[in-house]
Amino acid sequence: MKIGIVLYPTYGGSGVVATELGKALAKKGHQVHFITYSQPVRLGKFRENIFYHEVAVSDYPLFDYQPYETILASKMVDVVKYEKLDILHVHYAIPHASAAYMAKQILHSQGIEIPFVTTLHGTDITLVGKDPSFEPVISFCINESDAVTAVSESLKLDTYRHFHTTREIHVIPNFIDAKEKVSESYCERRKCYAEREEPILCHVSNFRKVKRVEDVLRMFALVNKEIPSKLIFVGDGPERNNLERLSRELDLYEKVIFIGKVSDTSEALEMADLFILPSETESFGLAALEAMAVGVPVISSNTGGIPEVNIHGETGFLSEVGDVEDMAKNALILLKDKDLMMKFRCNALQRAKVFSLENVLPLYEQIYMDLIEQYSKRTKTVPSGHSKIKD
Ligand code: GMT
Repeated sequence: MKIGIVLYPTYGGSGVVATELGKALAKKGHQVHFITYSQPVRLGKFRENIFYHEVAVSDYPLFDYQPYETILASKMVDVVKYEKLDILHVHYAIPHASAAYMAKQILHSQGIEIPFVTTLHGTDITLVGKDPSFEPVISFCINESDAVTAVSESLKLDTYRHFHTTREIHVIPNFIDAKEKVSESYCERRKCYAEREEPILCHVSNFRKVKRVEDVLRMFALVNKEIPSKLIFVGDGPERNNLERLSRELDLYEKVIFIGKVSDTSEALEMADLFILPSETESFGLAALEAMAVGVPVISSNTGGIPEVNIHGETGFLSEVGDVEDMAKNALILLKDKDLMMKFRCNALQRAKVFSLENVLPLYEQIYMDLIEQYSKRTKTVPSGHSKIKD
């Protein structure tokens, strides 16, 4: 298949999932065309079957806001037309689904029919999307997409709750291309951050309000009082300054390490004893899955889709949002009991396998194939390329 993937190229979970999906599809022999405004961070080096089409937004002085959605739609039209794509898959509803709808209509007017799949990732529904100023467009795009997927049951329910739609939404969870084994160099790496017996707690995010990064620090303060530990923050974002200030106020600055943005989070996660995710809302919690995939139990809030990933009392513990005392208590239960910790580590690894690439990739491929077949029944198919309307 020839698949166009539209995504945010940044460190956000939706961009990571879209990039990893494209890489996996290309590895299986599909031709993948990424369409976005800069090189996706997880794309890495040159790869067979992968193409990247940059949406170049020029800075025209008439506009206070550059019309990205329009330029994106035009780029999609060009790529579909000239690369003869079979299907478009847009990740994150705003503005990718509405741009895809526009591209589809333009192509239709030129006699080219192409289906598009929209994957809802979370904040496009639970935060940004439910803002009344977006609602009519998002409801419309959800209804007009040829297929809609959501990354968890919780996100699917949120979508029905917030938008005017009754259409089918397929739940396809996020996935992990798990490493066969933890890299051998992790012990050496760990020595740079902590003493041998000193536990490492870790948090990875984009430090936005919704991640409640201050809760990470406050629960760490309680843990560190009982068991001297280290806390590694991976990522960056708007709350970083507050966090640094708070860690000084709590007299924890020496105990907290800010690594910044890294493209391969597993290298930091491998060093950790516990992963902390106290988010206000979280449609899935890809970072928690990435931690589990290297055998790190998760101490998290019980919001959104997290309970679909982290199983309370098995792979980690869940607490009410904001209950840092409970999170610290749960962390200490594991840190004080080596056998229990080992059991949770194994459970986390096992649980992560449910979300393996091998299990999840065929679900997307099936959706693509069904739609391409539906469209080819309606149209006269041009072999190995997009479909033309029947004369
Ligand atoms: O919140 C983030 O980390 C970024 C955000 C995004 O839009 O990229 O992540 C969302 O999509 C991820 C991938 O599907 C999910 O794992 C995250 O849970 C979700 N974030 C929220 O719902 C807050």
